[in-house]
Amino acid sequence: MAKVVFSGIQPSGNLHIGNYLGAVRHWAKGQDDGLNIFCVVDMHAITVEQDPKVLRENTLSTAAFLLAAGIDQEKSILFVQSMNADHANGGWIANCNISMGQMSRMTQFKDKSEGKQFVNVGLFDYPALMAADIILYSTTHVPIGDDQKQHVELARDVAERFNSRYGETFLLPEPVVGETGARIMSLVDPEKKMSKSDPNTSASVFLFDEPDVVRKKIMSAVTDSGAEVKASPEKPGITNLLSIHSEFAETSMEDSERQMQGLSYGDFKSKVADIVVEKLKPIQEKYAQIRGDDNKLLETLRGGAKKAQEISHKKLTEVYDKIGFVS
Ligand code: ATP
Ligand code: LTN
Repeated sequence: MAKVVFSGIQPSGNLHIGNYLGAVRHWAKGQDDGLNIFCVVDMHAITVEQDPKVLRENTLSTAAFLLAAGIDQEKSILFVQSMNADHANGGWIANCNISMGQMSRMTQFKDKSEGKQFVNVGLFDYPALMAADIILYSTTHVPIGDDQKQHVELARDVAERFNSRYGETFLLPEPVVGETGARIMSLVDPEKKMSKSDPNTSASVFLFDEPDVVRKKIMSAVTDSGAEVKASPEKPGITNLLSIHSEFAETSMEDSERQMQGLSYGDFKSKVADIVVEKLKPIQEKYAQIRGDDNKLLETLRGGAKKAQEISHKKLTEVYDKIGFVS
């Protein structure tokens, strides 16, 4: 069975080093193995309120960062979800193969809807669209964060239910959770993960942060008592900075620890800042180059959508036929 990798990323515009080290960098590295498809999921983004101008900008900036971080259009398919209507159509088919009970058990909806005045049906139904994203491409592997595992399991259930009603049609995708890449924690509270939705911007190093901003954030990162630069459960702040260093330097934690032995916390942080600045530089330069010509970027994304649709449309046509839709 051919390996097909599919992953989606929301166009939030605030990509941080956690997204890069934990996800995007590994997507880029895996591109020589099987077919790799990456999607900027703008239709998922509108399940919460979006300003149209901001959504447009964030979609372009997310796509440009993926390209700048090494997603290669020659090897992989990169596109924007709303550019391929098969996702919406497939989402409806998924809807009709999920029970209310099962959808009601999705925990992300509970978290995301809590305390909101207006909760739209799309937020509840989010996992149906995500199931379509995945199964329309005969995806075998879905790299995701832990919080999305339940959604991939739902996608498997949709595929299984459809197959048992209409005959073998969809492959069952496997979630691939955190096999590679450390979980990068907040610089302000190292017990919490670095997250786009954290209102405190000092908690994250964003991919577009200028060198002096990166330095300032890392130098003021919360550290622990004691003076030894050593990874341990009692030292979550130091451990997090060591893991940022080792991930960027592509060494083991032990190697990073050895390199930092004997340094004061201040000197250690300065070394961490150096490597983050150095590794972000080429990404930021490439990003600026890509954003210098948004028409070309859009052209690239349209090309990706066309390739994606060639695959998804075949599957959707088969699905329509099996369901009994006339054409
Ligand atoms: P949110 O704040 O909305 O939860 P997020 O920052 O967690 O957003 P997502 O869009 O949910 O980001 O995730 C995109 C990818 O980045 C996922 O594969 C996820 O596992 C990865 N990722 C997100 N945060 C981190 C982190 N702190 N460390 C490592 N990987 C992360
Ligand atoms: N829900 C995911 C984004 C996402 C996705 C997908 C991930 C949408 N469709 C398909 C993997 C496969 C998130 O919020 N990170």
